[in-house]
Amino acid sequence: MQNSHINGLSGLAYLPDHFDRDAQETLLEEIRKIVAEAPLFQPAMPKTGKPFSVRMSNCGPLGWVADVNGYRYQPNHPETGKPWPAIPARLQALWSEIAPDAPPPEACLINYYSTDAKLGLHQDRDEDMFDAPVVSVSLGDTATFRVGGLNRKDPTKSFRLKSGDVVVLGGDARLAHHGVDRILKGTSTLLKSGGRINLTLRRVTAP
Ligand code: MD6
Ligand code: FE
Repeated sequence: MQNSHINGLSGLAYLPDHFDRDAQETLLEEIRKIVAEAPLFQPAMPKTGKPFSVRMSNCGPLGWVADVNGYRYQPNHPETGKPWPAIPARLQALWSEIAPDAPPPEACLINYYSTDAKLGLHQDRDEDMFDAPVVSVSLGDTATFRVGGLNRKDPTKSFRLKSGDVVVLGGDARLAHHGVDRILKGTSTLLKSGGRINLTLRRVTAP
């Protein structure tokens, strides 16, 4: 499945095995360096303050954060106050390949899932414009990923995202609901201690 329709929406693309093992290892090394400089933090739900089970960091001029004050993009790490590290060239190249007409990505959210973490059904809609897609890369253990429609209650379909897979939410599917139900423990040897990393590249501001 390359381009797929979900609830009549076009613009969902699934690119299995987009990165081979060598490329995954190189990418992981780059992410490790980023996380050494911009440590994973634990986001919280704005109203309730309930912590996410996923830990996060970012690279790029802007980073997505979540705390009691809301969801937003900001140029600095919430704990260190430092600017986010740059987006690695191979991720910029992925973006250009998938969205050649879009302005460059400004944020790359790094999600780390331990084997018991999950991410509820959500839309990516904190950006100022939705013309550009959101491009995601999975590394490590396989996840069960669910995609629905523009309404939260629309039917959903599930598929498995394994290490090296790329998913694109663009076009009419840019605002489709989606989430991660679970991580399948022991399905990859990429991360020494298991778990999963997901990278999502976004354009945040209108150029
Ligand atoms: C994840 N992904 O795979 C979470 N968002 O861990 C996302 O939330 C996501 O995969 C927008 C576009 C593609 C995605
Ligand atoms: Fe998302």
